[in-house]
Amino acid sequence: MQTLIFATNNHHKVTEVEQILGKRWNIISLKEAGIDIDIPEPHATLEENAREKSTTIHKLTGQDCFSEDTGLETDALGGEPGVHSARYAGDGRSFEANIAKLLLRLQDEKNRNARFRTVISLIWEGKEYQFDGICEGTIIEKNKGIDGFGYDPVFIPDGDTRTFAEMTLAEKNRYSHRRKAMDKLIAFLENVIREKNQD
Ligand code: ITT
Repeated sequence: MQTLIFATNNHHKVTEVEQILGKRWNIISLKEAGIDIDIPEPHATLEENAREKSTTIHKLTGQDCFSEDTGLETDALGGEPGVHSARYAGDGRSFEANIAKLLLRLQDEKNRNARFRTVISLIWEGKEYQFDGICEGTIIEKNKGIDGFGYDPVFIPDGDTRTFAEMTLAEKNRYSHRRKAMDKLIAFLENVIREKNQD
């Protein structure tokens, strides 16, 4: 089985990605790799922040790795919280406080359209590749459900009537931004490995 470092400190992301990959790849989280750093995310785009995370860990380990940056973008707020999703309500990074701020800003707002967007940055044999995934949906007015993480309790993906927090992991992954980006990453990796084996 191939091994790849997933450069994240978010254990929810690791669980979701492991479910998507099944037994195809062995994912090593930063915690499992013994790396304890808070990777900076100083940039204005998901693409740049994802690259910052993967290159930081690649420099540290010299190994193939990937990271991802995800944002929730609402139409009514001009794309907010977007790249600021993790710290929307401050450096405490509290999911509850972030949701409360979002719902307050969207109070009385008719346009509840939103999307999750994930950008994966892969460092493979020293080169960087990016893959994205989008999940369109709507923001409801009150939390529903207890599963998942982040903004899951207020986000209903198009095509369903339940929030992500009311779904099992497998159900969320049927719709999710992260799964769509992971599908592209997996297709890329399977292709390069197939080509390598043919040499
Ligand atoms: P790493 O940088 O260590 O990967 P992080 O939690 O800081 O972890 P992001 O910078 O990508 O990750 O933060 C995006 C925030 O958006 C995250 O903290 C959640 O609040 C939210 N988020 C990301 N993916 C989500 C999902 O699938 N469902 C709900 N909320 C999500």
